[in-house]
Amino acid sequence: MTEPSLREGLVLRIDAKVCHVEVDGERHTLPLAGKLFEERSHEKRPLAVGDRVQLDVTGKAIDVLLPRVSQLHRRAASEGEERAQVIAANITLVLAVASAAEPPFQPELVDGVLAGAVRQEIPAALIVTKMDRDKKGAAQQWIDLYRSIGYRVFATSTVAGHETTAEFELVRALLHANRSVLCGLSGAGKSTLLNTLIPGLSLRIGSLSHIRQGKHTTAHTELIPLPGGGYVLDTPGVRSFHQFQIGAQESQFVFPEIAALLPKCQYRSCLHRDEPGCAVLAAVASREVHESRFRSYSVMLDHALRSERQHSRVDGDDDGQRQGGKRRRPGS
Ligand SMILES: Nc1nc2c(ncn2[C@@H]2O[C@H](COP(=O)(O)OP(=O)(O)O)[C@@H](O)[C@H]2O)c(=O)[nH]1
Ligand SMILES: [Mg+2]
Ligand SMILES: [Zn+2]
Repeated sequence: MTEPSLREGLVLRIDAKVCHVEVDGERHTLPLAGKLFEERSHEKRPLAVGDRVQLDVTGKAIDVLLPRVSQLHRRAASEGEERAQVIAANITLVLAVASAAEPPFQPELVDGVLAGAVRQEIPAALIVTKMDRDKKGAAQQWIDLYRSIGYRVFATSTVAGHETTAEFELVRALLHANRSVLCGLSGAGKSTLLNTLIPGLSLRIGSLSHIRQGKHTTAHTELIPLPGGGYVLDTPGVRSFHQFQIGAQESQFVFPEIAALLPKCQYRSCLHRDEPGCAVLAAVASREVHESRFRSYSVMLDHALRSERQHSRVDGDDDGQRQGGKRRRPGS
């Protein structure tokens, strides 16, 4: 007797009770229940969009989560113990998307997304949208900055009469060759750009009044198979992108231009704060390293140092104190 061959699938979308899985080019809706979910019941969500899974013999349930090549994740915005929020697994291209105006360009968010990609060794690029709104030419300095670091930067506008068709071609080619994720503020123009690049996609577009009220137009995250090849994940938008459990020493390595200077610092353990003979501080003073990048690095480093201090405190505690730290309500 030959073993029935177990089929593999790709997780496209996860809803409350079911998940959408692509198997042999077809879309299946499978329950979020079964062996895998029992084994990993301690995890809030054992699956992520982009995961490869193995189905059971019936082909109607997910049995096994196949190993991830990478996972783009950030620190979940919650109180207490740090938790990871996996945005997508097995992504081959991270596209940080930021608008030139409305909402204004936010370098710290861009740096967070790019850093998240560096940590997982996922290639990344920057898309600056709404170039038609950049009347004063302020976006050009950001474009130049990220290019000088070595990132590919695409400057786009989708507005009639101002379409950046040459850039569209370049981004479209990347989308068809990759499993990409678009990451940026809500209202940055991610869905509009995708609709422009991929005929027939018709993702919902947000009105600016909705966006100002903090409403997302893209409610769920879904990995969309593209006619012509590739997959793209249009995220609802992130307001912040902070690293999950990053160490103080590791922080500099997600800023390539800062890491490159470390060998020139006087101390090998230099964290580029106030150490004598620091090549990074000198480069910031001479504007070789951009102050906004250094600010993003400093914020990340401060957080890393704070949580390292907290952990060493917790590790030094005895069990009783640690439980006490959970702050039980009187009477419970
Ligand atoms: N002026 C201008 N507005 C744009 C451009 N791209 C998108 N928008 C507008 O920005 C708003 C948000 O777009 P949307 O694609 O929903 O943003 P998302 O939340 O990042 O997906 C909508 O009102 C779009 O019409 C652009 O290139 N130029
Ligand atoms: Mg959208
Ligand atoms: Zn230094």
